[in-house]
Amino acid sequence: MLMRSALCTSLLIAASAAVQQPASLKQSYQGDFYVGAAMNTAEITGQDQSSDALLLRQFNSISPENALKWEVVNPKPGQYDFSLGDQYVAFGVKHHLWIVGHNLVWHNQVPAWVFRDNNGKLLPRDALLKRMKDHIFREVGRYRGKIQSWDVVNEALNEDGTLRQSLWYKIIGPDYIAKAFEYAHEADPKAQLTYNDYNLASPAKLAGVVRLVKQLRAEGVPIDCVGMQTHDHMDSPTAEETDTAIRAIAATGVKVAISEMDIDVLPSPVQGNTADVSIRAAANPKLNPWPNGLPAAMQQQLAARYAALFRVFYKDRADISRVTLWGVTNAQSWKNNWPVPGRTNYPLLFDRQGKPTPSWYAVVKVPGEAEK
Ligand code: 9MR
Repeated sequence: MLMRSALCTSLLIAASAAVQQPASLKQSYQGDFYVGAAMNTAEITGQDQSSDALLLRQFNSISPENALKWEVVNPKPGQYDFSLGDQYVAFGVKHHLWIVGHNLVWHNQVPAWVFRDNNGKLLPRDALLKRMKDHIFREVGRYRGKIQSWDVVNEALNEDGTLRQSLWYKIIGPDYIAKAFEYAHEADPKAQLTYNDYNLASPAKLAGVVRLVKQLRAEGVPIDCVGMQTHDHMDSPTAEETDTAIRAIAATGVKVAISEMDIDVLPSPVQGNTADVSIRAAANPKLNPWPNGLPAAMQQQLAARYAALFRVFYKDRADISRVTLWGVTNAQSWKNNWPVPGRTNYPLLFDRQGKPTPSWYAVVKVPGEAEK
């Protein structure tokens, strides 16, 4: 009898805990937006089974960290390798996830030959446009009807909101962006097409992206969404600035994706919220203050920062299609190696053992708080 009532009590506790505490991010934001994670090679190939299991318990959308970038799928002229991409897409199809393709046209992780002829001379406009179209048709066409959302153009803006002088821009001209979206739409008319960039909550860059999207839409270019990467720091941008950016972008008539979120808690040797991978800083113990674990007080501040941002996402949920974390656990984050190599960073919602952090607890509680 005693045993039975103890069992009843523990069942009751478990049941009430389940009511108060959603078991997963995807359950917590069900009906609001997808919650995604970027997958690395070990996760895509099934070598990291525990991360895959965690991902499937918590998330309902995936992005490929590197698997679909130009240098991976088409490293040399005429040489294609979709083996990783195929495994990535098969994983998403098998588990009924919202699959993101990242990315088609970027100035990084694109081989140098793409812009040059056999003699090493820069291509003329028409030849580069043809290469871009062939690439988009081959990649988007291969996964037509399976990849639901493509990052068509990545990081085309400077910090002042003007267009970056990449080789895409220099050779084709500013309409390379419109062309990329048109080709992607032709290759899969049903896919959601996204322009993706970092630091979009900064006023000048926000003005730039709003200008760009308005112009594209006025020309009838098929753009559906803007991805705000959201590689944030503890103090910047503020939740209010993030809210302002989401609302300004949504006001142009497109959806917003929070596309690559993480929050860097470590001291930054770089000014601002850049995710420019060409920036590098030297290792220095002062820049790596917590190699053996994040102090509880910092952990609490990080949880509060995550909650403040997710409160904004929840409030703006009608305009947000997904919130994607750039990795599953802290062990895998690019932030351990950028902009300083070999640091111990704590940017995501799961710790190095895959356990939920206080930030996770704070994030899953947000929709419940709002309903009270
Ligand atoms: O997370 C990616 C990392 O593994 C690569 O080394 C890096 C190289 O460019 O790209 C990272 O992902 C980037 C994404 O594709 C675009 N936005 C910034 C991301 C972080 O650098």
